[in-house]
Parts: sequence; structure tokens; C-alpha cells
Amino acid sequence: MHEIPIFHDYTFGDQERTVLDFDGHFAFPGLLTEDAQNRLTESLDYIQSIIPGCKEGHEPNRFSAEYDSYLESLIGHPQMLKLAREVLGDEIRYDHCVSLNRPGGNGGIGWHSHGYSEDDPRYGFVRIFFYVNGFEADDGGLKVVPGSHLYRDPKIHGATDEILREGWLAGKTHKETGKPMNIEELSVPSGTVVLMWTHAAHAVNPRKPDSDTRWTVVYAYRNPGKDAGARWITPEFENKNIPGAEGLMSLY
Ligand SMILES: O=C(O)CCC(=O)C(=O)O
Ligand SMILES: [Fe+2]
Repeated sequence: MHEIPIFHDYTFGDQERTVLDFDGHFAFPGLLTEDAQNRLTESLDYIQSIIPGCKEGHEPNRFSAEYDSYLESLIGHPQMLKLAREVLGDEIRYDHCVSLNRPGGNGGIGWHSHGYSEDDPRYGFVRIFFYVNGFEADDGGLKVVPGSHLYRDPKIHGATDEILREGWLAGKTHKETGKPMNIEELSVPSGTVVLMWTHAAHAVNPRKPDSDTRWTVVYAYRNPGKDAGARWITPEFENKNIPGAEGLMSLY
């Protein structure tokens, strides 16, 4: 079935778990195997090529796994599910697979967060980002605010760092230490996987005009039990037999 590994060996134990829960994100530099990086690049390049003139409401970037069999096969890949379950516990559902390719000149995205079960932290939602060819902070780089996820605020907004600092971030402190929270800019090598709790504040710097495309895809999983706003799965796909993904596709 899925004999081909997508991840190198890694550790996600108590220590790593504590960092994820304290910061809201956790990076595994270079975790993706070369084979996975190559296949993902091919798949993401294909997704990018079919976006122009695509069907509204069923966009290849938003329903990526429905347009490419390799991306689909990763939903139920044993290493993917092992990682998702290490974060969320045994009871999980697939939520979405979105391509986040950023060609040279791409404007990035402003500060925001995402929602799920704001009233009950027992229900988690994790975004698993595959930064296939990595990024430098000033070139399509992901930015985060460690600790912001603990507010479980699904509506964090800020077009720029300044606006976030003067707005949502003003006067806010880390709930565990009481210390001010700050913006952190990441730089990661090829093959990096980033876990992120969905309520974390995050943004992306613009891609430089002369840079190549930043190839990225995110897989999202959650504990079932609540309505999921970003659940982008067509009924046909929900009912499709995807090896390894049995029981993962339903809302509850
Ligand atoms: O493009 C990225 O690196 C992050 C995009 C994003 O905000 C998301 O998928 O939630
Ligand atoms: Fe986001």
C-alpha cells in the first residue's frame, strides 16, 4: 500500500509536544524524504498549472487532494496519520488539503488565525505544512506569534506587522509566562514540515519577484465533535475509498 516513506526518522516526544503547546507551532527541518519532495513538487506544479480558468467553488488549490492522486494518497499515509495522531490523539478526521504555492512576486498573506472549537480546547485542529523547497524569512517566509494560539481567537487580523502589534497583539501576554508575545520570522530548509495549532496567529512575507516558486501544501486534521468551517471535501470525495483513510473523511 504505502510502503514508500515520506518522512525521515524524527522524535515527537514530551519535550517536542511541550514546545508545540507552548509556542503553537513546531518545525521539523528537512523531514520530507527526497522522494516525497520530488513527488510533491511534481504534484504541486500540476495543481498550479490547472488553476487558470478552474471551476469556481471547486478550486484545485483549495481541494488539492481531489485533483492529484499522490496528494490524495498522503491523506491516509501511515506516517502522516502517525504524526497527526501524535499531536491530536487517536480519534482524528481529515479536514482539508490546500496547496499554498507562492510564485515569484506573490504577495504573501497578512496576519490571521483559523477557527475550531473555540469554547472547548479538548477538540484540537492541527495544520501540517509541507514546505517542500523551504524558504528564507524575507522570501515567502512564514511568521508566527508564539503563544497566540492559547487565546483560541479565530478572528485575528492584521494586514502588516505594525497593524498586528498595535492591534491584536497590543498588551497581550503569553498565558503561561505573562511575558509579552512577539512576532517571530522563520527560515526553513527544503523538506521542512511545520505543525501549527489552528488558532495560532500567522502570516507570510511576500515572495521576491525573481525567486522561483515556493512549493507548499498543508494537510489539516482535527478531533471530531464540532462543526468544521474550513472542511473542504466534496461529497464524492468523502465517499471515495482512499486506502488508509477509512473512517477519516466524515465530519463526526
Ligand atoms: O502559505 C503559507 O505558508 C501559510 C498559508 C496559511 O496561512 C494557511 O494555510 O493557513
Ligand atoms: Fe492560515
